[in-house]
Amino acid sequence: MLNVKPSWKHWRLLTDKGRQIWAFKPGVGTIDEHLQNVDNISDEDTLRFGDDFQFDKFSNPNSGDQVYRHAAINAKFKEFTGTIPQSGNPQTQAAADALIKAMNYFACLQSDDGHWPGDYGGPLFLLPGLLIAAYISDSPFPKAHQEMMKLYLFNHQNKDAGWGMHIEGDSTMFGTVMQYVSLRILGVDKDHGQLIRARAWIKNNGGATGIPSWGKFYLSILNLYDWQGFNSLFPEMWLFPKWLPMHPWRYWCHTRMVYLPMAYCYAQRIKAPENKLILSLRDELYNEDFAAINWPKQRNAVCAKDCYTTPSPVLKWMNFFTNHYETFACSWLRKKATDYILKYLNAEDEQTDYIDIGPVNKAINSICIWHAYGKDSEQFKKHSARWYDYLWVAEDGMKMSGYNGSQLWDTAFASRAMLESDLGKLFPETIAKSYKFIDLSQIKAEHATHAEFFRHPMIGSWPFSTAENGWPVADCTAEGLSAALAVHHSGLVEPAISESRIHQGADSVLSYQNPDGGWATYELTRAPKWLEKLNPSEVFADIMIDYSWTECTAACVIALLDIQESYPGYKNSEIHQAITAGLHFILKQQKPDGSWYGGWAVCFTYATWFGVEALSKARGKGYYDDAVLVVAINKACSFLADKQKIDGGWGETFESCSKLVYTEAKTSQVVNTAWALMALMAADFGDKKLIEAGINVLLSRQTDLGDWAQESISGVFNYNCMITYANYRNIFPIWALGRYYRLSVQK
Ligand code: LAN
Repeated sequence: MLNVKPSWKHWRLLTDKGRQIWAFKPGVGTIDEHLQNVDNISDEDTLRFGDDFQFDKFSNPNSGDQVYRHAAINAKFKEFTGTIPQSGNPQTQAAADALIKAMNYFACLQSDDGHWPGDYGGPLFLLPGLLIAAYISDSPFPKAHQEMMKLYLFNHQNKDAGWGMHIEGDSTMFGTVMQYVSLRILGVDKDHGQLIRARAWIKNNGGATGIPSWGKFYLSILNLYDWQGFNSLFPEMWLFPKWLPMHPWRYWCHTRMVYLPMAYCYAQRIKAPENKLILSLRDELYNEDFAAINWPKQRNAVCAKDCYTTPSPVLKWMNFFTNHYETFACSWLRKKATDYILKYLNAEDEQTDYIDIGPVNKAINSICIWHAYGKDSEQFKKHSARWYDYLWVAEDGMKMSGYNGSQLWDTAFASRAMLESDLGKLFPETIAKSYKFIDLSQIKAEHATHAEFFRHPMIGSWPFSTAENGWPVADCTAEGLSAALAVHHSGLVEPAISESRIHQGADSVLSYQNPDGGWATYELTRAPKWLEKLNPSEVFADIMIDYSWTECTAACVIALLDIQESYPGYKNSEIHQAITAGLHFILKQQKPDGSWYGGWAVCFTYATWFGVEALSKARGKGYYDDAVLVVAINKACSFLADKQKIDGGWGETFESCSKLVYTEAKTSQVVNTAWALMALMAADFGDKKLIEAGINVLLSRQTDLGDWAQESISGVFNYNCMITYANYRNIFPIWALGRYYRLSVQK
């Protein structure tokens, strides 16, 4: 496949306060020192071989994070030597043994700063964006990185020679053209066998004219599409009065922060200069002569294999007007809009220390900053140094992560999972380290420009990744809070998070509740649902506003219940009301079959676990009519019991998320099994044999060291794109085994 074998053994993960950088042959020194020297790695070094890791997409497109795990285990693994409590019941004993083995293994994966690093890849449209930013700014990645990126891109080609939106998906025009162009940018010859076949896929499916709008955008930047083939982004909309429901400050923050730099690029019609590669690509990607393509006709052309949402008539009308406006756009207004956008981009860069909210605006902001200030500007240098925060090496190669990591999220879950039973106390150092990370990650101050740029107040909140990224998330705040309280209760640490900071955390959760009683992701819902009619993305659904979700709501209700237990006097009636309204929202979301749909992981088992967990925890405490809660919990349990597979486990595929119906996987999956088991145990489900059968699946799948194999992909966003949560295969089995053990010994 490649001329060189990947040199795995030279790659090492450096971490510092949650920051994760994969370094090729790192010397001693800090992350910043390493990044200053990253260009000095000689080509010859990349040709040295380590043999080792195998990856075969066709046996499993999910890599197992072996590069990171192998190094961590090699460095730290020791058999557990503490005293394992003994039980007369063999099933309880088996669970205890497996749980300790699992925690002992998982503890080795914790980095010195206290968090659990892990693969956060999955989407296939991210790395291409970054490579395009590097290409247009003439700032190529070092050769060692490029080789690993090629490996990744080649590794994820489907049997039909195309690529999907994500690693498990069927081929789409978006996926295929983006990976194809990336490989060409990385210097792969057009006559390479895999590219010849990919080209045939593109041409047989109508050619790149039918790429969805985000692809049209990237191709336009590369001068491989004409900007006239792209619907106007109407940059002037940023000058609308703020009270208008369609002012973009009301969009879901990811949509807002992606369409913001896109609008800048569109206003400036940024495009790479024509050169040999670009001219050749124009021939390679289309069925017709590039110069003869009728570009305005391509604006709404989308390959049938890519369509997930169809543009509404309202959007078509709006495009009609905004496209027309481009023919006479008023230049001072355009300049005013562009200046405003640039100011906003700078604010986002500064607020996040150039990490940005996510991988898409990270790449596009880099392009804007390069265009506005040049390659040698301080701003651009700060930007490109942060590209590395998004790169991850696993046995399938180097990928761009879906975020700058899932640090806080995983650490909060891991702490709660380990402390579910007393056996977690056998790992006091691990808990103390994760507590330090949770402490460090709580957001302690507002940005000077937070109100000016529409940020939700964030003191006391927690982010999904790191404090530097600093975008607060409602349910991450809830998880951070619940985890901090769980550690306080364990008595393993001297609480460093003061009572007033806990109160700030609770206030933050309260500040996020929507009038519908639910909680959304990063902000309150700021506009009505009809705004979704303006979703221009074709490949994602429900991206225009921040909706309340079952999982986010359940996490916040649980955190508030935890607060009520630990600080009974604190804002008692306000919190009581918030919990009641939250429970009401959760009940409203339940499907007639008893399940809940999960928007952020696969899928019904995930949200059903959250739903049942929140309702069960609230039961009997006077927040809601218990009879109603019990009916809902029982219905959810019947749903889960009904979905149990013959081997005792549960398994869903990613299609549950995109098709919105429970889609059973061929084999049961440990992560789904753990979620279902946790729900059933939270509900005190009567049929204990059924629970035991599920526990046996977890026991039988555990490896000798205490790990579980990586199975199917677990995470999702916007219904249609999947994302990897490498640590879930450890966290949730640990949590479920912990609960099983706790309930067994309590009996
Ligand atoms: C995430 C990751 C975490 C996730 C949870 C906390 C699990 C969820 O409960 C709330 C939503 C949130 C914070 C979330 C939102 C969307 C994200 C940021 C992501 C799935 C990670 C990547 C994704 C982002 C939108 C990817 C970039 C793609 C675009 C369409 C802009």
